[in-house]
Amino acid sequence: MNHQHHHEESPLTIAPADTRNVPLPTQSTYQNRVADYWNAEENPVNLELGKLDDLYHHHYGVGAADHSVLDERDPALRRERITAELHRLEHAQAELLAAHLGPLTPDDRVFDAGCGRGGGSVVANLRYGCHADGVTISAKQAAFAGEQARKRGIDGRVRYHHRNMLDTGFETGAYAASWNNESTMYVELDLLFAEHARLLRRGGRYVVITGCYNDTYGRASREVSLINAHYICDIHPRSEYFRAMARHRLVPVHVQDLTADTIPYWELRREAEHLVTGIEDTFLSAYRNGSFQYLLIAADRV
Ligand code: GPP
Ligand code: MG
Repeated sequence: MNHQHHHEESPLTIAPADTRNVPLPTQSTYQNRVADYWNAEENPVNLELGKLDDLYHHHYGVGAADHSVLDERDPALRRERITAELHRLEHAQAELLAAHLGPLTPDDRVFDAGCGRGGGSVVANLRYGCHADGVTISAKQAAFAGEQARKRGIDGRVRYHHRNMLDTGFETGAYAASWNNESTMYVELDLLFAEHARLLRRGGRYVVITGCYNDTYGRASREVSLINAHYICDIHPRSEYFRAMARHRLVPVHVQDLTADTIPYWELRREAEHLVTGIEDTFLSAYRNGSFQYLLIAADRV
């Protein structure tokens, strides 16, 4: 079929000229803008933490924070200790997610949807020995993550792809587990869960950690809107996750409200003058006024 011809003929085709026939991985002007953000992103809060052990995370932290790092008198050492403590909390979040993927064997394959600079797939590989395919819309992130895997000597098992997580082109039913770690707010959940359901084998496990807005608050709060503007994303309500999973053969088996567990991370991060990005107080207000929640959902593909 000639798609170009179809576009010219159909009066119902409303795609603007500059998004027609755009090759993967970006499929809209919006996705191009998101890719631009991540291609340009070099926040010390991500790079300085990642450097510590070459695990580059693009998510927040969970667990009790050691606030004694703030009392360190030597300024350089104080900065180092704060950086290490924030990294420890982010790593704990990645381990929490990975723990819900298993059990997995080295023969299993996992899919990391919105892999960023690659930390999550490395964590899964270290824990289970499994194969991993990470996907990011940012060419720069995919190249960075691939270089990290090469340096670790795991590039035969952990691969990163400059692709669209909604349309990966990967093999149907080939994956034992898959996840989104703070990346669902960039996509339509129906399209996303359709792709996870396609890739996961029957009985496979899907895990998401996300920030969602709280339906009991009403609609998106001012703080939630500020977070959306900061990252160019569109935070979904909590309810939408369960509705969309139910439509795509994903049955929740574990739901955990991590809001209280992530607040210590933000309290410490707001004191880290060398690392702050300016969004810290907004996150704390959003969590404290009840409009925003940090949530983990594990679901089985049936
Ligand atoms: C953190 O990435 C996550 C996102 C940008 C997605 C938005 C997440 C929500 C829960 C709303 P990052 O580690 O690159 O962010 P930062 O640079 O702020 O550390
Ligand atoms: Mg970060």
